[in-house]
Amino acid sequence: MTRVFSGIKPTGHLTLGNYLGAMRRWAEVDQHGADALFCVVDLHALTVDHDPARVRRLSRQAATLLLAAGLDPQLCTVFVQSHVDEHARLSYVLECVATDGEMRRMIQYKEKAARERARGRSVRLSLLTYPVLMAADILAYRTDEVPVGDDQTQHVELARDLAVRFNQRYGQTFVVPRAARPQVAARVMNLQEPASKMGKSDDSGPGIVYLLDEPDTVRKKVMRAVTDSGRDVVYDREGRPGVANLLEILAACTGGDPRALGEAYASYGALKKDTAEAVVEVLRPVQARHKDLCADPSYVEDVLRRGADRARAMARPTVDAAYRAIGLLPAGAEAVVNAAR
Ligand code: AQP
Repeated sequence: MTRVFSGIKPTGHLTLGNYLGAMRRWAEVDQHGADALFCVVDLHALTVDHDPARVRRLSRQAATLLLAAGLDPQLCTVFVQSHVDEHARLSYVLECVATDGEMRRMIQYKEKAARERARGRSVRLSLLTYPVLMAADILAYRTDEVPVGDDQTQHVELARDLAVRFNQRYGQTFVVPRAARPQVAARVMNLQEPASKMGKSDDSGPGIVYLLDEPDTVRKKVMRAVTDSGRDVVYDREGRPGVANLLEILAACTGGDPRALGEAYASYGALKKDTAEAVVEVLRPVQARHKDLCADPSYVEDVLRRGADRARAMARPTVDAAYRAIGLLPAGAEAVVNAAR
């Protein structure tokens, strides 16, 4: 059975981009057809300036929203990254295979480092190295497929490169994973700045639809979305990014095709109105389940504890094998067993 792994970072409240680009597919497709693991990657949230209490709160909220979005612990494994030590153990070993040049080429590093500097903050070393931790997240589980939005494909490429390099140097240890991207809404853009991705840690609140926004807030944000100078509704990602973004959101919410939908509208106003209602309808059941789950926090904690136990048992043999392959001396009982080898 195909092994699938993906994660979500608790750096802000989850957005419509996270949902349409990743979470919805995890719930509707991946957990049914694969042996799937989904993770709140909280260690990644420490790579930029953070408030510890907020990260804890957002981690719990992200886990709750994953379940609210339809992940079923009977069908898949849901857990928190820092509960499973194997991620950090493997990350260091992979840092010994990755190069400084590879890290500095990462687009997210360049963008986020520039943003930290613009905010007058120093750039944490972990911001440079976190793609290696992400590779460890993926490789520890012998993952075949990583369903992600467009922005993450470069990181999955790195995981592939590190797996191939490690296997060539130290012997066959890792499965080489591939990225899987959604057909529509692979990159939902900020409603106020349609040239930039809708990111949960961005400053521009009015351009970001959060999964827990009230219906009226969603409507306001969509109705105020920046459109383009033309008048007719045409799907043109390069020339009309604002309208194209709305058409993609509408298509992702209703199951249509953005180009065909464009032909059906005569005005921006009507497009915005329908898009706003479609988003409200998509979010409605997620918000209702989130409310129910918040009333029973011990259920969520129990899911995460069982998920971490399962994930640990899955990751440990691969990470132990990587330690042996790269030349580290086995400890304790394992050393006695291996002494004769
Ligand atoms: N705007 C988006 N459109 C489509 N997919 C998106 N994803 C994120 N934003 C969009 C996908 O959501 C999954 C989880 O992403 P993440 O939380 O690990 O981090 P990210 O990709 O860096 O997302 P953000 O929201 O932009 O976070 P910040 O602002 O902290 O950097 C991934 O599969 C991602 O592709």
